Amino acid sequence: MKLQGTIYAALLLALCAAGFLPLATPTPLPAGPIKWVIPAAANVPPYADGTAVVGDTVTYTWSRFHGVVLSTSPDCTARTLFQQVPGGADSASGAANITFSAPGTFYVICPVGTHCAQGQIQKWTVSPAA
Ligand SMILES: [Cu+2]
Repeated sequence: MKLQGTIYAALLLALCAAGFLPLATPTPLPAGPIKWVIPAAANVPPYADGTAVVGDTVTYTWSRFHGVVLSTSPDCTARTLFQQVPGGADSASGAANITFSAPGTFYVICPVGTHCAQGQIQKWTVSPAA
């Protein structure tokens, strides 16, 4: 039994080393646009934290009244910290591209009403470009 466990562990390590299984599992940028909704109202899970590299672009699209702003704070009410995003103005439908221009921790927030407080917020950890 112990030998079997050792063999499995060695096999797992070999697969990781070969690149078949990542040792750490960074969240890849989504292949397509991120559907921008109030998760609870849309019956979808809360937004998972994302990781990106400086220069990466993520796209948010929406078909109800929402908007997109980029903040350095998760505080839904500290609107003064928000940075406007081109295309992110509040509208009945829209799409906004966010290109991360600096490393750090950022929050994509919907500034409409209490949407952010209801979970329409996504955290991004941005690393320097390699
Ligand atoms: Cu919203």
